[in-house]
Amino acid sequence: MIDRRAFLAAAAAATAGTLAGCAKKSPAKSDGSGSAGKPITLGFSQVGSESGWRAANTQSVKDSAKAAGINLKFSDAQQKQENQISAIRSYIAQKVDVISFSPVVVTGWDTVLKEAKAAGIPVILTDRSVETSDPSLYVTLVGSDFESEGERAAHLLEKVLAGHTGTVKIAQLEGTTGAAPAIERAKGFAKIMKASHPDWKIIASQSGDFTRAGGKQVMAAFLQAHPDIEVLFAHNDDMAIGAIQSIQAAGKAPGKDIKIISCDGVHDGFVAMSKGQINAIVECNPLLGPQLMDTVKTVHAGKGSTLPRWIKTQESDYTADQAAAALPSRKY
Ligand code: GYE
Repeated sequence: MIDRRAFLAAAAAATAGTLAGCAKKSPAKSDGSGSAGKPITLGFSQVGSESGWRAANTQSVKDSAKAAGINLKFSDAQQKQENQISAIRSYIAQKVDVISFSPVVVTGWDTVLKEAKAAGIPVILTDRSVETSDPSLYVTLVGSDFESEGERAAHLLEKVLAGHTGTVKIAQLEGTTGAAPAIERAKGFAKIMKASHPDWKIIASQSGDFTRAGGKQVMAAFLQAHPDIEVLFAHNDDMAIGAIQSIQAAGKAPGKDIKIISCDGVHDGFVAMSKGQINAIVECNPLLGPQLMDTVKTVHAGKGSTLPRWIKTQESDYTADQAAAALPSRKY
């Protein structure tokens, strides 16, 4: 479990020290330029290209770095932790000003983060969190509250099932094993089940790695083993879209015979929802670039200690009846 709040007190003090050190090393103006008017160089290690959410997030990071006058070094880790660690090491070797990454899984980062700290390069987490016993290893996290997204998914299911009594058989398509959004969305959903819905049963739960292909394959196996599934909770839209294909192939109607709740709110998710195939979506906003670039500038200017430990993203919930109206104004 990741208890970010537990870090807060110790972190404020520890982080202030670390960042003050970095700031002394390279004082900067807060307009995207460094001390001698040189642009800030940001090394960014992206998780991969697994989903529509990720594509929108990558575009947002690239566009906003450009708009902010920040020199971006970008790499795609293809969902492999070892690739992210190599990318971070290469940014350290290149002496970038700031490093940011979206950690594919939560554990196993301390060694490389200590290397960044020793080199005086501040690290900003984006999108996903890490588990570490040393809060001074990163400045802040810019991203969503995934546990609350899981809770919101359960509350959306309450709406979708309105009037239903008795047992509800639920299948869960989990995100990448060990990734913060997979762990925390499952946790938030389970929390509401435990508190309010003794009749809801998760009868199958497995990772589909946040991809369409994964969602399709795992859902086909679920349906073979459990033809009586009534609800699918997919940790992202892409897996839900893959699962829809398997549900149809099994001769069932997605959104009717099997109710579907997913997370993200990407364009294709909204299209499926406007057709009634997905019943409700918990929005998870991938457009983190502008906030990340502001944070990079603040940190590079030596003011990281003024930032909260977690800069949370604002999001909404949507049900199928709202999908068609919302679709034209969706930005990703
Ligand atoms: O929900 C999924 C993506 O970390 C919030 O990663 C992100 C998740 C998102 O692959 O589609």
